[in-house]
Amino acid sequence: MKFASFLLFFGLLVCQAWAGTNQYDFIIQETPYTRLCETKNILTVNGQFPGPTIYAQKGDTILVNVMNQGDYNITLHWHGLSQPRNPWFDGPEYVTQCPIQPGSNFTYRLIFSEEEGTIWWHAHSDWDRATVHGAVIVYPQNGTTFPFSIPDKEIPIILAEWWKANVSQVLADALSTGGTPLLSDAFTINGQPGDIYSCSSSDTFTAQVERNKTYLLRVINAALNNELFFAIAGHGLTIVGTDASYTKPYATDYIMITPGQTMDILLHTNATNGTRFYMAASSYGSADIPYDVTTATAILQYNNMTTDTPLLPSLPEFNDTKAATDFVAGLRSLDAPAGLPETVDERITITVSVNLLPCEPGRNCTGANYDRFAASLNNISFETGNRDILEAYYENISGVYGTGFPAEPPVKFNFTGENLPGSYLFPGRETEVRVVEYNRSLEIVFQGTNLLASENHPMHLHGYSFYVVGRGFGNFDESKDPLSYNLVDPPYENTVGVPKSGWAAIRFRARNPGVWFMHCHIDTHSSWGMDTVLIVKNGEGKDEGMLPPPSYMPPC
Ligand SMILES: *[C@@H]1O[C@H](CO)[C@@H](O)[C@H](O)[C@H]1NC(C)=O
Ligand SMILES: *[C@@H]1O[C@H](CO)[C@@H](O)[C@H](O)[C@H]1NC(C)=O
Ligand SMILES: *[C@@H]1O[C@H](CO)[C@@H](O)[C@H](O)[C@H]1NC(C)=O
Ligand SMILES: *[C@@H]1O[C@H](CO)[C@@H](O)[C@H](O)[C@H]1NC(C)=O
Ligand SMILES: *[C@@H]1O[C@H](CO)[C@@H](O)[C@H](O)[C@H]1NC(C)=O
Ligand SMILES: *[C@@H]1O[C@H](CO)[C@@H](O)[C@H](O)[C@H]1NC(C)=O
Ligand SMILES: *[C@@H]1O[C@H](CO)[C@@H](O)[C@H](O)[C@H]1NC(C)=O
Ligand SMILES: *[C@@H]1O[C@H](CO)[C@@H](O)[C@H](O)[C@H]1NC(C)=O
Ligand SMILES: *[C@@H]1O[C@H](CO)[C@@H](O)[C@H](O)[C@H]1NC(C)=O
Ligand SMILES: *[C@@H]1O[C@H](CO)[C@@H](O)[C@H](O)[C@H]1NC(C)=O
Ligand SMILES: *[C@@H]1O[C@H](CO)[C@@H](O)[C@H](O)[C@H]1NC(C)=O
Ligand SMILES: *[C@@H]1O[C@H](CO)[C@@H](O)[C@H](O)[C@H]1NC(C)=O
Ligand SMILES: [Cu+2]
Repeated sequence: MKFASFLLFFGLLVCQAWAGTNQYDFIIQETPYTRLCETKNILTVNGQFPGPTIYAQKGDTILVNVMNQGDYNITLHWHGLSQPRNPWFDGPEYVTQCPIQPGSNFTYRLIFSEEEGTIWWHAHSDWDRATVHGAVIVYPQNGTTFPFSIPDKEIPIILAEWWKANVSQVLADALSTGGTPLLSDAFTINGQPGDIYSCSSSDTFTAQVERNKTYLLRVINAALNNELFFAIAGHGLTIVGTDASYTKPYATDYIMITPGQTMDILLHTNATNGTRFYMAASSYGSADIPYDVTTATAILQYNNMTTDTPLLPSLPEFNDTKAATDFVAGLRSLDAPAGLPETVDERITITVSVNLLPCEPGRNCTGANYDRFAASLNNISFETGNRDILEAYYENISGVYGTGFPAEPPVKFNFTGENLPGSYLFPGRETEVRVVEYNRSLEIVFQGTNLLASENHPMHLHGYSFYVVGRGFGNFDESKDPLSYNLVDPPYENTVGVPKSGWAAIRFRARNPGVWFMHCHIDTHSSWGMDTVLIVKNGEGKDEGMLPPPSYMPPC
């Protein structure tokens, strides 16, 4: 019975888009879009913003043929897809591949293994992902179903960030002046800012719903630089998954979602009063710096004939760290996970800092102290090269990267103390990776620091999901904090928000050989160097080595 209705669900919802479709054509092109009453060309896939949704089933292999008809070098990344043994198609520019240059093609091969739920795809070159992104929906395998009643319908909710200015120019200006990038002008929900912004009354996404039904919202934070609060007036939310892994049903009035994360949320349309309700998204900005504090809205509409004024949900204040922390503390994986490593072979502690680098001689930069802003992991500001690390590793080409990324911060200080010495602000600038043996059980402790501006940093690891076993404020205490880890049902994620002036501990087993980027998913920080690479070596077994590269990798 359950299976029959599951098939019906498939038939109704996804058949046209999904059945038999394991090939997609993605044309990268400039497309004019009007938002906030101004028209500009944005980079899109197939002219769409947000881009097309990919529908998959657990276990599928899907090909995406990318044809670059734009003017920029570009790469695409399949965020949250672990791509077992298959780093060749992971995407980060100059880490696993050279870019797809204007006028050329590249076909990505996506291997779906453990993921089930919502992930997404986005450009992984410069700031192209501002507009080049879309959802990836992964359904259960035939003969299995969701661990909750089959929803009546699905509604993707893609949160993003809009600049009136040319986004490529915003990045180029920030890097050349050394200052902070121009703030965005709006957030968007499914491409629309909503009618709270002046000059945007027609720019609102509306979800038509029927009363007393259950909808599955697939929420993705695709914003470049902002963690977001999100809520729907008059409705509770029940989270059932995050980062394509099921969670214990978690009832809440609002969520806090970092760039890179996804959440699958059940929404029951049982409001007793009213027919139109705002969904709203606004920034969670934890540092004492300026943020885009505008609010994007969409409308949940019970009856498409009415035009009642919608109610706004109450969202936490933009700097409400307690609200963000309380929310995150409630996430638990559905099962007591079999795969959680109970012992640790190797702990790596990584400081996560915003820094300064000296301005080039003879210039005045617009970062603090006339220097330029930078960022680092373990005091190394990652320098992206112009050869890709994966090829250099595979072909044994020297001079592209070093293997000196340290397992500990080079200098121990009160990371979350006040008035830290100014000399600690200046990191090295190098291309250093960390090499890990196959099948090691790893614990990584990300330690935020108060250098320059302490902030919640969403750390993302390619090639893996990981168990978030602990989070806390202050300095991680090796003797005390592990005692309070959740080793029973921690959430299984690919991006973790490291609390402002605090730490987060993750665990996973290094069973996916390859070259995997690890970075803050706030693009400003990533562009400033808050990145590194994990190289996981091949195992000895037959299926424990990286797959060979395709013959058609793009050249540098
Ligand atoms: C790109 O792919 C399209 C469709 O397969 C093909 O028509 C075109 O010739 C390809 N272009 C290049 C430069 O390979
Ligand atoms: C799963 O079911 C669909 C729809 O009946 C069918 O097209 C597909 O081939 C099946 N896949 C597998 C792996 O059996
Ligand atoms: C946007 O800025 C980039 C970087 O400066 C530049 O190459 C491009 O031509 C600009 N695009 C438009 C439409 O002005
Ligand atoms: C809502 O739906 C449930 C299940 O379909 C049904 O049992 C219930 O009577 C409905 N309630 C209303 C107010 O229609
Ligand atoms: C609506 O449904 C949710 C989930 O089933 C329930 O918790 C809530 O109390 C209901 N609200 C009303 C007003 O019936
Ligand atoms: C229903 O909503 C309207 C406006 O949205 C409000 O004025 C009214 O008091 C509400 N009624 C109840 C019973 O909550
Ligand atoms: C509005 O609802 C009616 C009845 O459900 C439906 O026939 C019509 O297509 C809907 N219109 C829009 C614009 O959704
Ligand atoms: C948040 O910002 C407001 C001003 O915008 C300030 O009054 C308040 O103290 C701040 N709250 C926290 C927790 O920093
Ligand atoms: C940079 O600005 C400072 C303060 O305005 C000034 O004293 C200094 O001469 C400037 N240096 C250069 C190289 O322009
Ligand atoms: C680190 O600095 C914080 C904030 O000033 C202070 O509360 C804490 O006691 C310091 N820790 C150590 C070990 O000095
Ligand atoms: C960071 O690295 C730089 C360059 O190697 C070094 O001068 C500095 O002392 C280091 N600072 C810390 C806090 O580790
Ligand atoms: C595009 O990529 C090629 C290959 O790596 C590189 O030579 C070229 O400089 C890049 N162009 C731009 C504008 O970055
Ligand atoms: Cu960051």
